[in-house]
Amino acid sequence: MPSNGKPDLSTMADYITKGGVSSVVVMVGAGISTAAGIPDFRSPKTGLYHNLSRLKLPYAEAVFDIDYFRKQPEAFYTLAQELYPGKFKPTLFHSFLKVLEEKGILRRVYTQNIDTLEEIAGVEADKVVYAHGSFAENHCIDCHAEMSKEDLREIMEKDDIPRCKKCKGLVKPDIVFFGENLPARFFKLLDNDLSAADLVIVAGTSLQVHPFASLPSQVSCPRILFNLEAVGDFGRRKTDVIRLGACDEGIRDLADQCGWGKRLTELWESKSKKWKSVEEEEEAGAKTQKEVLKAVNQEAKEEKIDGEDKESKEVEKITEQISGIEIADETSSKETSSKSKV
Ligand code: CNA
Repeated sequence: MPSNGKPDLSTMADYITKGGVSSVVVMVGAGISTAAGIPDFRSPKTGLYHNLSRLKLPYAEAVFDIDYFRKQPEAFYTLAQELYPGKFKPTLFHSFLKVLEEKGILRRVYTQNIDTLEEIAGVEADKVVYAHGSFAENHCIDCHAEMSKEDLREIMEKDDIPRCKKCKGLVKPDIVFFGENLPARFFKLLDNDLSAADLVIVAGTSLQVHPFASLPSQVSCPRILFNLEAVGDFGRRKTDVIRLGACDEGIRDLADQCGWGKRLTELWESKSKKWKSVEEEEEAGAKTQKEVLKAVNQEAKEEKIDGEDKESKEVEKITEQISGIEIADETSSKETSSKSKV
């Protein structure tokens, strides 16, 4: 990479287009999908954790806690309805991934997202690693029997909670909950991908969930961050480029500077036309979610028969459980294979 002065997006565009780059690894999170209408977790006011506060979760990440799921599966299924693939169209950032693939330089996309918008944007399945699992398969959490996507979807559409046909246990999509291992494919590909990378692009993630959060610090090549805020150890290296702001704007800028702006627009428009407007989808989704929330709130009220005392004991119990969850720091995270929060 040219090293005169502090690198910026135009330096990176030169590095990419003048033959310096053949193996781009992209690491993304919920922020690349917010423009599609899918809320992220942590953005104040609009994030899912904020919205789920109506469910009176004992702590925000309880929605992805297996013990909490056993007691209150409605919280997870409220979220699942919101994120279920097929409702949303890809963003410009997703289409940029396809541009990289077309240029023959996309090594891999590591995504924490479960919305599958990377593949909906046309990126080949073998280029995508769903680090936190996906809705592709569903299993009973007790006897592990599989439930088809179609069956699960039908049950969810009726606002019911999917239960195993064999043992009546709760069924959950293979999304990685806190304390659960990441998919084997993540570990199979990671080391080789990171060593091969000559450019890493990180976007739309708060880098709060390990082991994913430590990935950007494990590479030695130049890195670009597209995010609303600075995250992780970005900025500590002279070769880092940080583009704060909406990632669609940042990626448009990079694409234009690479001379790929027209192709990006073409790809994005070709995918967007197949989808209903996000507003239409949101309207439909909001109705369903409202009904679920109503039912959950009703149950919560009924459960309050023992008053505040019972509730605070429950919170205490869950707090004890959280302290059992591994809290990873930068050093230990490299060895951990299960999902945990910073
Ligand atoms: P997060 O913790 O909510 O962080 C999102 C980050 O993106 C924050 O730093 C925001 O500032 C930033 N951001 C939000 N909007 C934009 C934007 N338009 N442009 C640039 N930056 C933006 O989400 P993470 O992905 O870091 O957390 C990991 C969790 C989130 C994973 O386990 C996911 O499963 C989970 N999640 C996924 C989805 C999805 O599939 N779309 C949605 C919500 C949560």
